[in-house]
Amino acid sequence: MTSSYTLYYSPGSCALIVHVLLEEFGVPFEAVPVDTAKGEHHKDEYRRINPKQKVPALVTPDGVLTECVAIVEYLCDRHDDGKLLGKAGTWQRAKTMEQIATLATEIHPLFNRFFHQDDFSPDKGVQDKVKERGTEKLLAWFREEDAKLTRPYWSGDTLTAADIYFTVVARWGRWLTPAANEMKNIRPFYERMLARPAVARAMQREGVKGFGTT
Ligand SMILES: N[C@@H](CCC(=O)N[C@@H](CS)C(=O)NCC(=O)O)C(=O)O
Repeated sequence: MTSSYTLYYSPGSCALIVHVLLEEFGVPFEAVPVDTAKGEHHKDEYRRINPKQKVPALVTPDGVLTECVAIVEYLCDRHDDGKLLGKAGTWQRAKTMEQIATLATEIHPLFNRFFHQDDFSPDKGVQDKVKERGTEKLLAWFREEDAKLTRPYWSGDTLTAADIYFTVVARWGRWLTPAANEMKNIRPFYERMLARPAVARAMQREGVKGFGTT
């Protein structure tokens, strides 16, 4: 089968969102690992694909697309007929994008404070504070979402692309104390997501698990 897409990913990163979507849509694609821990994203070979030196990058029939939010919208518009994102111009699209925007612009940056506090200051004391405050804010947000998550999906009664994004972010939250993916209402949602064949296939290909430290 000819691949329509090539996804550049590092295991368990935000690229997993795109990886799951490609699996959900059942479109042919090639998945190419980029070992960010070894700095492969800074090498010329990858910089030629994504000069921003981040994953994901998706090579599409139209060119290279980066940024999870843009990729999610592009793939959903091409392959999904409005199911996971809502059709353009509808309230469902607006509300799903609202959730995705929260994850991309509020929560992902908070995780940067948690995982990469050295990006914020060379000063160890400042780094500790950055992480501490980031952790507090993440926990407060996950606790609030946990209290609200009383329907089958984070989005409501049916799966949307925002649920896939939330699953990846909740997985990062396994490093928090308490673990976000083990919170009372998030956990059953998260397990429902892990049980989806598309999610399981993408995670297996990336070699990552839903719980624990892998
Ligand atoms: N705004 C970008 C963020 C991409 C991003 O931060 N990717 C991370 C993995 S989740 C990455 O490539 N990190 C490697 C680095 O920054 O050195 C998006 O949403 O796609």
